[in-house]
Amino acid sequence: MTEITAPKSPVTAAEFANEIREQLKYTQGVTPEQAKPADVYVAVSAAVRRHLVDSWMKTQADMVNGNTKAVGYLSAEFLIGKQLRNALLNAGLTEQFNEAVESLGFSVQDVVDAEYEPGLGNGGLGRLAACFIDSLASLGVPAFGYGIQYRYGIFKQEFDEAGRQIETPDYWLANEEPWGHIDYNRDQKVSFGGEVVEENGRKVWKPAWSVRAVPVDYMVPGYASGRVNTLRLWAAKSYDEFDLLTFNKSEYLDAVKPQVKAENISKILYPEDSTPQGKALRLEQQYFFVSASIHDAIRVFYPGQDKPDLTTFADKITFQLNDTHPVIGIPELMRVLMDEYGYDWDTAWTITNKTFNYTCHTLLPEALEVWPSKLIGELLPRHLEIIEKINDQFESELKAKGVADETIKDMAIYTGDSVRMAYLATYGGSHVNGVAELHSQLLKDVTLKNFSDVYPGKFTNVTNGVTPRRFIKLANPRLSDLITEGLGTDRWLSDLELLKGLEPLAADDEFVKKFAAVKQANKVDFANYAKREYGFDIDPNTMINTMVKRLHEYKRQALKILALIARYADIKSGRLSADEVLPRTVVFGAKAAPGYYLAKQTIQLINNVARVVNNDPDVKGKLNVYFPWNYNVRLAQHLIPATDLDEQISQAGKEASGTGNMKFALNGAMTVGTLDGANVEIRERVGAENFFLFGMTVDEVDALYAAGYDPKKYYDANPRLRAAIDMVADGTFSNGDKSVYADLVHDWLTKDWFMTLADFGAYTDIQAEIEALYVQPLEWNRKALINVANSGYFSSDRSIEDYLERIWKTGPLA
Ligand code: NTF
Repeated sequence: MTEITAPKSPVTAAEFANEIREQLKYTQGVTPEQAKPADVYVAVSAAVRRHLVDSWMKTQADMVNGNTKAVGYLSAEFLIGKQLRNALLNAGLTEQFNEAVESLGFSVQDVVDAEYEPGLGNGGLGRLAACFIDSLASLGVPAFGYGIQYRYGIFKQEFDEAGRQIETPDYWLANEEPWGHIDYNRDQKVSFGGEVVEENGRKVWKPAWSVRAVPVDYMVPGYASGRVNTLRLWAAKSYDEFDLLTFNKSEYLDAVKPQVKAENISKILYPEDSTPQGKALRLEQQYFFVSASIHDAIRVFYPGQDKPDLTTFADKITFQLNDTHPVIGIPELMRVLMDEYGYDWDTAWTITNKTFNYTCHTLLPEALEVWPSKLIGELLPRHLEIIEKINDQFESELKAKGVADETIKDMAIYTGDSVRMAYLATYGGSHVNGVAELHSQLLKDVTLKNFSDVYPGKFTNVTNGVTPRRFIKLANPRLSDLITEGLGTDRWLSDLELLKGLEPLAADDEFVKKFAAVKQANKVDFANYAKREYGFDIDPNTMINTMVKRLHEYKRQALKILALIARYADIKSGRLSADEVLPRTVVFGAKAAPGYYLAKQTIQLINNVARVVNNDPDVKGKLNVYFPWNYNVRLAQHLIPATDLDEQISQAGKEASGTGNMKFALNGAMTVGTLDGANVEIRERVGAENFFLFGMTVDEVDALYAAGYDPKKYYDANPRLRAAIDMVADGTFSNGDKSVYADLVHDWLTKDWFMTLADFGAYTDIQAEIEALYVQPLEWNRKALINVANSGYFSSDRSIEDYLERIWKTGPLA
C-alpha cells in the first residue's frame, strides 16, 4: 500500500471548471468560447489564488498575534520560476486543473505555456532565495521574502549569426500577471539625497527627493503545511507622476521626468553575477527595498502603534541578508531607531545587531561589494555618518581586544574612501554563514579571516539546498512516481532524507531498470522539447552531457569546450576511430554578464564549435553540441531530468556551493567534478565510487600559484591540449579568421587565472572511466540511483532547518 500525503483540495474537477468559468466571465469578460489559452491561464491562476487566500490570511494573523519570531529574507533577487504548476501542487489542485482545462476545451500544455517566466534573478543566488521561501512555507515558518519587482528581469539571451550573445530586454510584465497583488494602500516612502542638519542637538536628515515604494505581494504556498507566506516585492512609483505646468508649455518629455527618475529604481535587474557594479542606481535599488521592508516590518508587527516598543523588534523578526546587496539595512535600522523613534545609540545598536545575520555567497574577494563613500554621502548622507560611527565603535572594540593596529586597519569598515559592505555585515549582525562546508571554512581561513579570529562565535555554515517540490515532483514526474513506488509513500516530498530508503533497491536489477527507463523517457521528452523550442535534433539514445550555469572563467566552461575540441580532433585525425567513440550530446546553457568580454567570447566559441561539429559528417552520430539560448528555470526543469552526466568543474576553492549540482544528483545524473563547493559534500554522501572526481584540490591550487603558474608549460607538454588550442587560434571555428578568439587564446596561454590548462589532463583522463561505466547501463544506473538515494540532505528544507537552529532561533507557527 502506498501512503499518499499530498494535499487534496475539497473541490472536484467540475467545480474547479466552474470557478474558472466564473473568473473568465467576471474578471476577464470572455466566454469560454472566446477565451484564448492565455485567458484561461489568467483565470486558473486567479482561481488557485482564491483557494489559498484563507490560509494566507490565517498565516499572517497567526504570525502577528503569536509569539513565533518571523524570518525576513532580504534579497535583491528571487528567481521564482513559473508559478502556476507549483501553486496547483501545493493547493492540491493538479488533477482538478488537468481535467477542468480539458473539459473547457483547452490543452493543459497551452495553458501552462501561456505563463511567462519572471526572471528576477541572475543565477544560483536568486534561485536559492526562491527555494528558501518555498521551504519556509512548507515547514510552516512565518516568513517574508523582501525584494524588488523589477520591471525588466534578467535580459533575454539570443545568439546572432556569428554565435555572439545578444541581450534583449525581458519585459515580463507586458501582459496580465495574475500572481502579484499590488497593494497601493500599504506603500512606504523612501528618501534620498539632501543633507543632515542639527536641530535641538539632534541630527535631522533633510532628504532632497523621495519615491513611493508600493508592495506587490506574491503568495508563497507551503507544500502540505496549510501555510501560505508572502513574497513582498517593491515597485518604485513617483509621487509626482506628471508635471502639468511643464506639459502645458509643450515640454512633453520633461513633464514625465520625475516619474521616470522614480520608476528607474525598480526598472531593471542588474545582470551581474559575482562582480559588483559600482552604479549609483544599484545602491538606490538596495536602499529602496531595504528601507521599505524595514518600515513594513514595523508596520506589520506593531499594528496601529504610534510609539511601538521596538526593543522587542528582534523577537518579532530576524532579517537575513542575502549577500551584501541588502547590507545598507544595518545603518538604516540604526537610523530608523534613533531618528524616527528616538532610541539612543546603544539601544539601537543592540537591537540592530540582534536583528541581522549575513550570508556570504562568494569566495572571490573582488565580488564583495565596496561602495565609494562619496556616493553613499551624496545619496544617503545620514547613513554615511552612522557608518563612520559604527566604524569608530568597531575600532575601539578591536583595540580593547588587543588587536594589532595593522590588523585593525585591514579590517576597517570605512576606509575614508570607501565602505566595505561585507565587513559592515559581519560586524553589524549576529551570525555570518557560508553556503557549503568548504566555503564556510575558506571564509574563516581566508576571506574573512581577521573577523573570524576576533569573533569566532559568529561564524557558521549552512549548506545550500534545493526544493524537491519544484525540482523533483514538478520537473520529473516519472521519477517522482518511481520514488513513491519504491518507498511506498510520498512523504519524501516533505522529508527528503527518506530517499535513503531507495538504497537497497539499487541491488534490485528490476528496479534499476525501471529507473533507467525513467531517464530514457525523460531524454525522449527533452529531445522533443528541444526540437519544438529550439529546432534541435537531439538523439535521445546518446549520452546527454550537460553544463548549465552562469558563464564565468572560474566555472571553467573553457575546460569543457577545450576537451570537446580535443575529442573532435581525435576523431578527425583518426587517433580515435569513430566506432571507439561513445556517442555524446553535449548541452550548454549559460548567460554572460553583458560587459564580461572573455565570458562572451567563450559563448561565441561554444556556438561555433557546435556549428562546426554538428555539420561535420566525420563525427556524425558521435559528437553533437547544442547551446539552447536563454537558459532559465523552465529550461532547467526540462533538461536536468534528462541529463546523464553533469559537469561541476570549477577551479577548487572558487565555487561557493553550487545548487545545480544538487538538482542533477537528485534527478539521477552522475557528476564529473572537482573538490569544490558542495561537490565535496555530495561526493561524501553518495560515496567516492559514485562520483567522477578529477583535478587539483584547493591546497594544490594554492601551491601551484605560490610556485608560479605558467599555463604555457601545459600547452607545450600536452599534444591534445595544444591541438585544441591551436584549432581555436587558427580559425577552425571562425571561418579562418584568426582574430576572433585571439584574446581568449592569449589569456589561456599567458594568464589562465583559473588553471584550466593545468586541469586539462586530469579532466580528459577521467573521460575513459566515465565511458567505461556508461557502456554498462545497469551499473551506470545503479550508481545514479545511489546518488538519488543519498542526496536527500540537499533539500532546502534541511537548509532552512539548519538556519532555524544555528542562526534564526525560531520555528514553525504553533
Ligand atoms: C552564488 N553566488 C555562488 O557562486 C554559488 O556557488 C552558490 O551556489 C550560490 O551563490 C547560492 O549560494 C553569487 O551569485 C554571488 F553573487 F554571491 F557571487
